[in-house]
Amino acid sequence: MDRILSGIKPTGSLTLGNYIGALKHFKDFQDQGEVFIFIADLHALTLPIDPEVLRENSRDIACFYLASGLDPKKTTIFLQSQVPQHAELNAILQNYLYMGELKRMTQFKDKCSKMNDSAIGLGIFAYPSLMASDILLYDANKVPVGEDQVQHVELARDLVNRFNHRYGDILTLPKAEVTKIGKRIMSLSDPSKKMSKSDPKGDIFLKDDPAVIRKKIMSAKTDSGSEVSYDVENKPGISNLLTIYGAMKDISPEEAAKLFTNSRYGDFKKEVANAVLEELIPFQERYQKIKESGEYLSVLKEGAQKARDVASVILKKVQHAVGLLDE
Ligand code: ATP
Ligand code: LTN
Repeated sequence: MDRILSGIKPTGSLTLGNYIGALKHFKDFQDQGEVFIFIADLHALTLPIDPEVLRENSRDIACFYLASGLDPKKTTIFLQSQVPQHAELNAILQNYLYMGELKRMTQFKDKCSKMNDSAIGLGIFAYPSLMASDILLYDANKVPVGEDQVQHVELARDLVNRFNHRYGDILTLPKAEVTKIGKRIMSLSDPSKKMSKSDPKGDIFLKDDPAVIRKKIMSAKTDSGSEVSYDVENKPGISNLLTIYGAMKDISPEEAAKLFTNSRYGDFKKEVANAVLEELIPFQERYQKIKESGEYLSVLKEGAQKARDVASVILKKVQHAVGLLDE
């Protein structure tokens, strides 16, 4: 049976990119195998964050998970920090990843290239080690993520091969599962940049008011010319909107483009906004209800217990394999 695991870090308010590239798809795995979806709160500490903001973001992600259709009876939903085995496995596995590999990670380079060495925390550098531990702790073979996280999953694969070569068949080889439509949604104000929750310019946040979402789409940066066509190189702005539309309607951006061959940019944008709001308004309503009811608290509590039970078995196996005394 498949084991599926993914997480989102509570670094900020979730964006439409997070929704399309990751969140929206988690529920589709529920009938394929055992699913573990967590809030990567330890990862959120890798860059400075206000404690109260971190707590509120974590609550929000729990509610978003439930609003997206994840069913706690089928999916184990939990907070990373409430399962100490993540940190314990990390303490072992960090010895099987190398400085050279970590330095090459795009996320590290993107986030730290403009920072002085004396300001870069060890945690952001070692990020992929904790992420590999998250995955390997549950024997996960499928990891649904957006395109930007594939490199980290690949590094986890290298680690597994290295570790198993040395100690035998202990760890499960994971594979990134990237959605076909919308694996990389771009910023609406600068379509050459990934839409990201830590960069508020040009992003649609899942908590934005519907009127604000519509306004942001209507003022999204478009390209020269007037024809709606899918051409990522020459028409990055329009292509991004076609991808967003396609993701909402479950069609490819090329198919979406066919529906708008005779449309003006303005009319096309109106339809994109309608499609996004058709999906997001009911999602926001579910989120609001869940947040107010407080039901997410018991979900997290039970989830952490289940996660600890599974994680402790694999942690023990690894501890034994590397030679830690367990008698
Ligand atoms: P940060 O800005 O703090 O780095 P982020 O917005 O990039 O955060 P993550 O927590 O790193 O978000 O990502 C959560 C999930 O959403 C991951 O699977 C990631 O690949 C996916 N994701 C993030 N941004 C996008 C995007 N623009 N398009 C598609 N998927 C995305
Ligand atoms: N790095 C991921 C969050 C994350 C994750 C994981 C995703 C932490 N651990 C394990 C999948 C599997 C991110 O930035 N989205």
